[in-house]
Order: sequence, then C-alpha cells, then structure tokens
Amino acid sequence: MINVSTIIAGVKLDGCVFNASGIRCETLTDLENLAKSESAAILTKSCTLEARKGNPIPRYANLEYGSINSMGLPNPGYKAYLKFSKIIKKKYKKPFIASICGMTLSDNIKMFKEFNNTPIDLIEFNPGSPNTIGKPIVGYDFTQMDRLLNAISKVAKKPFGIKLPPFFEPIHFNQMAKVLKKYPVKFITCVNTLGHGLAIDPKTERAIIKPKNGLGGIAGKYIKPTGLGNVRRFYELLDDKIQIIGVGGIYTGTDAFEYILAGASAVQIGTAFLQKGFGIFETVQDELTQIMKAKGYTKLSDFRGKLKTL
Ligand code: RRO
Repeated sequence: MINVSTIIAGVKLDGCVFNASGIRCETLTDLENLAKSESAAILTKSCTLEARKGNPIPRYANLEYGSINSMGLPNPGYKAYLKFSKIIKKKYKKPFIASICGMTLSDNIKMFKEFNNTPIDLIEFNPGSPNTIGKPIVGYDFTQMDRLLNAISKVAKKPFGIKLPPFFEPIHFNQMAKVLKKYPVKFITCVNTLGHGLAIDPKTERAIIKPKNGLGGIAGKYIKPTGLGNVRRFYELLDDKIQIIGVGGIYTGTDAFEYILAGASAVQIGTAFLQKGFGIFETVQDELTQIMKAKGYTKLSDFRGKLKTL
C-alpha cells in the first residue's frame, strides 16, 4: 500500500496535496467545496482586520505558462473566517488552515489572538504579498520579520507557519533562516508569487492587468525552479526542524514528487487549481502514487529531502 498522508505541525493530513491560499478559498461556499474535494486541507484566502474589495479589475490573467495577479487582498475580513471555521469544522474533519495577512503589527497580533479561540488547526501567516499598493513585501525586511515573529510568538496558541516570498540570494536565505530559527515557527510555505512581473498584450500594446500599471505576481510553470530552489535551500538551512510546504508550478504528480524530493512535507496547488478545477488534487495525488509505486516507495519519508546532487 502506498501512503501519501503527512503530518504538518502535529496535524494529520490524509493526503499531501491541498490548495494554495488565494485560489477559490475566499467565501464559505469556496471553503465548503474544498472540504468536499480531495484537497487534503482547507486553506483560506489571506485575511485582514477589515474587509477589502482589493485592486481594480482586470487583476488576474492566465498566461502561456502560468498566471499573473494583482488581486490586492480581496477578503471579507478575519471575522468572517472565524465564523466560517466554526461552520466548516462542525461538519468536516479535514484540517482547516487560516491565512493571515495583517496590514500592521497590531492587526496581526489581534488576528492571531482571535484565532486562538476557534476550531482552526493551523495558521499560515503571509508577509509575502507583492500586490498591496503602497506596501512593500514585508518578508524581504528581516528586521521587521524579526519584530513580527517575536510579537506573534507571544500571543499565538495555534501552531503557525510563514508563507515566504521567493529569495534569490544566498545571504537572504541565511538571514531568513536565522530569524525563523529564533521562534516557534512550525513550517514555512515556499513560495509566494514572484513579485512585479509584467505581462503585455502585443496586439493592443497594453499591460494585461490594471493595478500597478500592469505589474503583478507571477505564478505557475514560470516559477517551479524558483520554488524548488527555495524549498531545497531552506530544507538544508533549517535542519528539518521547521517543516516545508512546497508551492509554485505544481500541475502533475511529477511536480509534486520533485518538491518532496527537495524537502517538502506537503504541496499546495494554486494556478493549476484555478485553471483545471477541483479534480487537480486527485490527479496530482494519483500520479504521485503511481510514481512512488514504480520506484518502490511506500511513504513520503522514503524519498523526502533525498535529492541527489552531481
Ligand atoms: O491578494 C493578492 O493580491 C495576493 C496575495 Br495576498 C499574495 O500573497 N500573493 C499574491 O500573488 N497575490
């Protein structure tokens, strides 16, 4: 028997494939659909203290090898997710993960405290959105990350992880790993979209999305090598003490297999979930199972992190 279950921060997931935050996970209906699907967990859209409409449309587009978005954090506000988590957890056993992306330190502290008294299983803290107009990507500011994690660690009673933006410099991996190790961070999710890409329609000579004069986060196949590189480097730096969830360009079981080989304990699907629908979770997991079977692996730990180098 092939077992693709995994445990994230002490929480058992029946499979290792679930949705990435941001895709079809904003409303109660979205979350209920995820509960009924083969997604191994239910992860919410990142929430803020107050409801947000997000950026002007068009703010998402499919591209040849993935997608571009500048959604601008549209969400109904954290109180809606407090309510949704109670409704969903009453009906479904599946792990429920709340994504939090406060605009300020005090917003984040408030939301972490409020989620303490809910049935949610985990929190994925998101300091990596590239699309909030007038705000930098907090995850690239190591001093601010240290301050945030220090404050959050003091109030969080739920196990939490951090969704990281992609890094490209050895020194930045080292600096982020050093900050993460100071706090009870249980997992990291690598990677958020690659910020500030531009997609152009050559016919009209226009940018394809409207916010930020066309600049947005790039996802899908464009970013798989970056996602894999980030998972691998953090796997090496964090000594397997902080778990890693891989995300970025996963469309097939082979993609998931590669992420786990690089060190991921689970994977998330974003762009491919939007493009291909709910069946993607079963497809990717079935393909992964077939690959494991062909290679004689029966569980993820048989190959997780065991990437060979030349
Ligand atoms: O809502 C968004 O524009 C958004 C978020 Br919060 C994020 O973390 N990553 C992204 O690509 N878009």
